[in-house]
Amino acid sequence: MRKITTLTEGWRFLKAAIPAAQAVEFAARGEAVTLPHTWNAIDGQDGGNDYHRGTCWYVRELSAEETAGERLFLEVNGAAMTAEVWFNGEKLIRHEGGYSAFRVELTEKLQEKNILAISVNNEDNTTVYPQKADFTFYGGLYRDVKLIAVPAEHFELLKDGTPGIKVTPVVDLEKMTATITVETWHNAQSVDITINGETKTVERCAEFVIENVHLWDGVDDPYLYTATAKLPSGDEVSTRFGCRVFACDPEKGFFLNGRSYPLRGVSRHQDLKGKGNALSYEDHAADMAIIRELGANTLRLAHYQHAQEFYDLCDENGIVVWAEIPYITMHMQNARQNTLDQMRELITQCYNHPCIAVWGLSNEITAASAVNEELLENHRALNELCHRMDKTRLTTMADVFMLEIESPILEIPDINSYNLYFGWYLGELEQTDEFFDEYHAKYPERVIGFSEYGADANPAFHSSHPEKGDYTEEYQALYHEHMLKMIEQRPYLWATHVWNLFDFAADGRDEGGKHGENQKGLVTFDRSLRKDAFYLYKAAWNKTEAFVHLCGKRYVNRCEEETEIKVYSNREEVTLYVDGTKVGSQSGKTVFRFRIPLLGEHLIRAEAGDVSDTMCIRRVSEPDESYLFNKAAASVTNWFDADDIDPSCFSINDTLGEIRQHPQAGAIVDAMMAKGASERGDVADAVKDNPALQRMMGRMTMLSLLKQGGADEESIKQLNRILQGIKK
Ligand code: GCB
Repeated sequence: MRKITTLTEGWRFLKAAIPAAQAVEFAARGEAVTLPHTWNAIDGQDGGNDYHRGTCWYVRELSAEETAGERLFLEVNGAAMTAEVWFNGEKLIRHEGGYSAFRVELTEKLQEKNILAISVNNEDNTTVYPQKADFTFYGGLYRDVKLIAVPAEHFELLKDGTPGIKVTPVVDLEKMTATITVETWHNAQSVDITINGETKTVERCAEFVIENVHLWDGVDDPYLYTATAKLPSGDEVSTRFGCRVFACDPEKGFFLNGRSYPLRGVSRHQDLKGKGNALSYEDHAADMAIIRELGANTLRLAHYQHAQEFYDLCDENGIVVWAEIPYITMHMQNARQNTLDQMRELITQCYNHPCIAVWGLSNEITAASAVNEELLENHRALNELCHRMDKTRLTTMADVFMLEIESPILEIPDINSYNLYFGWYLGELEQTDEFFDEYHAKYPERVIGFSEYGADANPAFHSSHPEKGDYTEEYQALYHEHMLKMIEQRPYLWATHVWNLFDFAADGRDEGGKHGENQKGLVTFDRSLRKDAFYLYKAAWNKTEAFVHLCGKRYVNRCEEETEIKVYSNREEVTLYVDGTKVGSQSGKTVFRFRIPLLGEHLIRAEAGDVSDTMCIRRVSEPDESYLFNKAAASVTNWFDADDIDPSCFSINDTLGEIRQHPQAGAIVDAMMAKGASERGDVADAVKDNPALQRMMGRMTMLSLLKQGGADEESIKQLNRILQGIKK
């Protein structure tokens, strides 16, 4: 029999980089904590990029009852980022990587009194990923720590945190049968393996055939089987598995069990306001409930290995998962081994989860690194490792927007995906459409997806003229309306993932009226508020729960004679009432727009079938300043009236490309940009040397380039005056 004890209570925490002996000596003076725990729950979320990054200690005495058993192992499910386990004064193991589990045997080291001391370190270094990314690198023992007592004959526990059992189902969709290969690792003579009531006694591996197989069929029917393996000693392991077939077609996108199944969903980070990454099972389950409410059928679990409980929830809910390691932003010469270690652990520990469809090799790795032989070799090594360990899944990569589509790195993984932020960080929304059209036309035989896209929104900010960079809830909604349509028109995209389902901690960020948060979430960091864009996707994806949502509920005070009322619904007809009087009905899909006169305070009600939603808005005489994040930028739209601009001459509304075709106008903007570039240094160099980026900028209007570059009102107006003096 196996006895598992979760070590939740009784820990002492010392926020001090001291030697192990001292940590034990001073433990009593440490703070009493329970696991899971992070020391960055507060300072990792409040901005300033000044959260504590160093070595801390967790110390605990193990009782006689806890240490009982023939062989005793310690299991650490998440120690961020590098941990050392000291037991009774001796260092037993060092583990590098904050997101995978590891185990160590304690048996031989047991004494009368047993003191466990674990040091955890999240300092920056050059050997362990991640080191460069916006999300907070929380430190702590933030997942369960367990003791596992097993008999002398037992399943393997040490190798890369293995579950000891590996199940590979291969499905024949024509015959509706599945051949299940079960491999086990143990030190006994034989093992009894059971699936579906059938038991086979073998040395290590067995094969089963399931007739009339019940498929794991995504969100519609995520059926799970269980495989159990038992040794004569009584030690037992079991794992759930699912029988399904994943496939990708460059023209038709993703297939599940032989039918077209476009993967449409979101990304998730593992953290929560006030708690950091020290999440409970209830926190994970609450996130999953929101994902189901949204109607997503896929998740990118970014940017690292998530908790086993969360992959379990994905198995149970039929969510198709992209799993990845934190090989992100910047290649580090001394961390090749770490990428391989983290990938080996990810695959070993997660192999049995039916939800996982692809292994992600890296994220935006060329954002701060050149594509050179070293980078390519690291990717080839990872790709080969994935295929060696897993014959059933594809590999992929999340490419940064400025990575040339001709780059050889795109040929390494089986399929690709791009992170594109046109319409947010740079460029215009439509450039996303053009990007994919170009890619697909040039490489029709390649499978391509959309691994990240999003726009920050602080639900306190509102506008009737939303625009890029204003952080309003309305711009985020518009942005996603565009992307939703763009995606629907391109069925070849094998998967699309909104960045991000939830706002998350990025302690180095200070923008959009919040410190330390990336606000691209469709839902706020504390999960209390769903932004309008959430309901856009819910209207498009949720097929089970009829609903209607009035946008702009928080945009109460409106300074205009007429206002737009926008409704998202998964019904086909929406009727609008103002103060109890019917305004009109509209048939359509997902987005319904009405315009109404604003006289005073109004009660708005939208109805779709037997569901409805209400809100109150009012007319005000002065704009409500509290709705504006950047008050100066917010007025930009009104600087230039279309009538004031002579269309026969150049203006800041022309694209850089158009202007550059005229020698005089081109020389003026080039001189101005060269001046800007000399002030910005290396960033500008990167632009200059990057033809893809140059092309993208060529398509942007001068106005949007200037605003993005932070130009002030006066210089924008001045350039416009100059351009207006030049005939096209
Ligand atoms: C990215 C990164 C992601 C960031 C995101 C952003 O491309 O992959 O980790 O959080 O952009 O919001 O800037």
